[in-house]
Amino acid sequence: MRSVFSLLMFVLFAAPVLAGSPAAEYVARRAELARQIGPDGILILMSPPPSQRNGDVDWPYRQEDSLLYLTGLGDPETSLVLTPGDAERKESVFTRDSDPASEVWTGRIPTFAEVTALSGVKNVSSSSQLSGFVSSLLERHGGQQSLRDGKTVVWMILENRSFGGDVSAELKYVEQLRRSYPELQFRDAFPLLAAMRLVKSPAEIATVQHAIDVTVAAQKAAMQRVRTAQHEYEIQATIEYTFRNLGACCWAFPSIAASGRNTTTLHYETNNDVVVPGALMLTDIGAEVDGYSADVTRTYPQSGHFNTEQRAIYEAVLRAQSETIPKMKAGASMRDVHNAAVGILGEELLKLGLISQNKPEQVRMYFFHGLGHQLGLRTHDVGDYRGNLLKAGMIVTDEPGIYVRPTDVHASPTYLALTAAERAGIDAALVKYADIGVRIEDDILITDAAPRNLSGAAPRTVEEVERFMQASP
Ligand SMILES: [Mn+2]
Repeated sequence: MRSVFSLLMFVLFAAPVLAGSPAAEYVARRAELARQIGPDGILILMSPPPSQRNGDVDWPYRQEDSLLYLTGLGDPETSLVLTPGDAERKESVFTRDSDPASEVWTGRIPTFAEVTALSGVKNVSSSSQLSGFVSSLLERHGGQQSLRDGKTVVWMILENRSFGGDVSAELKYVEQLRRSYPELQFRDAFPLLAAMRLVKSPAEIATVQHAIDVTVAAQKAAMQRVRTAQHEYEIQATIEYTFRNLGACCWAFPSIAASGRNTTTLHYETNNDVVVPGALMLTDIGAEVDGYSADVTRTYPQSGHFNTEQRAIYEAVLRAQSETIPKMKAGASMRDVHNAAVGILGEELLKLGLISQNKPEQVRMYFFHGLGHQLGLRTHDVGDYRGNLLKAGMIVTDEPGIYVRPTDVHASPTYLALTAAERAGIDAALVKYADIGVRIEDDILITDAAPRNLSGAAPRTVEEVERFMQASP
C-alpha cells in the first residue's frame, strides 16, 4: 500500500518535470477562470510581440505569464479566447500557421494538433482569424441583447502593460473594439489570475523545485570557483554554464555576482570587478525551468574561511533567517514575519555596535528591503502578501540581509538625529564592518505543517559553507 502510494507520488511529481504540466491541469485552470467570468464574459489573452534588442536581433522570446499558466503555449502570436456562455465552442486558441519559408529561418512552428495536445484546447485556428472571430462573437452577443444591455464583459490582461508610455497591443485592441462596440464593458482579468496563481499545484511545486535544484548546483559550483577566479564574471560564467548544462533554459533574472563592497549593492549586476582576495562573495541567482523561477542567495568568503568581522555579520543574518523560516506557516502574516526579522537583526546589530538602540528605523540603515516575495512564473510573483495571510502551497522567499555602507549611514537622517556619543559608537563599528554585505535567501514552501526549505541543499550555515569550500578541489 505504502509503495503504491509512493509510486503515485513519484508519478505526480516527476511527470511535469519531464513533460511540462499535463494538459489536464491547463483544462482545469481554464474551467475555473471560465466559472469566474461567467456566461456573459469573454476572455481574450494575447501573447506579447517579440521585443527587439537592436537591428534585426530580438531578445529571447518570453510568453506572457498568464497565457502560459492557462495553456502551456510558449510561442509568439498566440491568443486564447474563452467564451463560457457559448454552447458549442467555449475555448479557442489562435496561433501561427505553419510556414515552411519562415521555418527555415526561425525553426519549426508547432502544428495545430500539437497545440491541442499541449494545451488541451480543441479549437485551434490561424492567428489571422482572431479579429474576425471576436467580431462575429460580439455581433452574435449584440443580437442577443446582452451587448446593448451592457451585460457582455470582455476580460483582458490590462495590468501594467502600458508602462513606459508604450501602449500595449491589448490596450490598442480595447480602443479598437470600443470604437465598434461603444456599449461593451471591459475588465482586467489580472486580479483573477493573480489570485489563482498564488497557491501552487503539486506540478508547479515540482517545476519550481527543479529550477531550485539547478540553482543550488550553480551556487555550489560558484563556491568552488571563487577560490581561483580573478573576476566576478568568471563566477557568473560558472553559474550560467551550470544552468544550461543542467537543462534550464536560462536565468530568471540577471545573475548578481558581487565581491567585496559590491555585496552591499542590492541589484549589482555588472559583475566586471576583480574578486577581492579574502573578501565576501555574494551570488543572488535563479534558474528558470518551464517558465518557473528559482531565487537563491548565498554569501561566502573567497578564502574559504570567514574572518571575525565577516562571520559576525553572517551569523546575525543567519539567525534572522533561521528563526523566521519556522514562522512562515499557513495563516501567518508575512508582515509579522518581516517585523520579527527586523527585531532579531536589531538585537544583533546592537551587539555589534552598529546601532545604538534596537529600533526599526535604525535597523533600516542596514536592512532596507522586504524579507521576501512570492516565487512562481515571475521571480517576484503575483500576489501582495502584505495584505494576505500565507496559505499552504505558496512559495515565498526568506531573505534577510545586512549591508554596511558607511557613507549612506553617515548621510541618514536617523543617524544624524542621534547624540554625538551614539554616533561615535556607531562610527567605531562602521570602521570595523565597512563594506561587508551579507544576504541569505532561501525558497520556502508554505504547508499545513512545518514550512519546507526547498533550497536548503545549498550550504547555508558557517560550518556548512566552510566545510564545503574546504573539501572542494
Ligand atoms: Mn529574492
